[in-house]
Amino acid sequence: MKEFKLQKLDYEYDALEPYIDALTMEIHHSRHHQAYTNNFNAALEDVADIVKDLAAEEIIADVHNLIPEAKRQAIINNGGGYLNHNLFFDILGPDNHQPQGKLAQAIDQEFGSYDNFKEEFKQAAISQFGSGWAWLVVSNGTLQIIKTANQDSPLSLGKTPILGIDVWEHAYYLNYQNKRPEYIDNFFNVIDFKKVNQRYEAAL
Ligand code: MN3
Repeated sequence: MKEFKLQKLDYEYDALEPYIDALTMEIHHSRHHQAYTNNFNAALEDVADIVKDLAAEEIIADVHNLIPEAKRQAIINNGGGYLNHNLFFDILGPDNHQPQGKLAQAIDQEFGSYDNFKEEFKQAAISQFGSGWAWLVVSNGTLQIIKTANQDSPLSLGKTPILGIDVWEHAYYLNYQNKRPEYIDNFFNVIDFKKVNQRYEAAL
């Protein structure tokens, strides 16, 4: 069976300073993300005959049909954690912080303006009670903001995530403590919209 690997960052841990500090990035990537990756691989050993060579995205998108109930939650938690963090670390970076390309037009169309989008996205991220995520997803060709609890993936809802903010405390607590709203405001300063636009165009 194939083993899923921790995805390398294409920027340094300190590249997002001062908005996300290097120690938070290092712990988040090299420990939390590594743990989801390891635990996903371990959970898949039990269902190797079912998942065979499926992509992680295929497993999580069809997890309710594919995986027997007794084995399912470990796959949802750790496969979701694996994919959610792959996306999170991929769409961050030191450059391209304004929406661009087709995505910029679609954001204006769907939300009125980028500022309106930010406000709506921020509200979703603030109002996620406890651990979870806020997402910009493509659903039937249309942009939507949603939130999910724990490591639940939008893929399991039939939606394609293109941007996501991790609001688990491990994503911000060292630097922001209880100030989740401030972390969310600063998150917009470290989004790489070139990557998000590529994901958008691929999702259409
Ligand atoms: Mn996380």
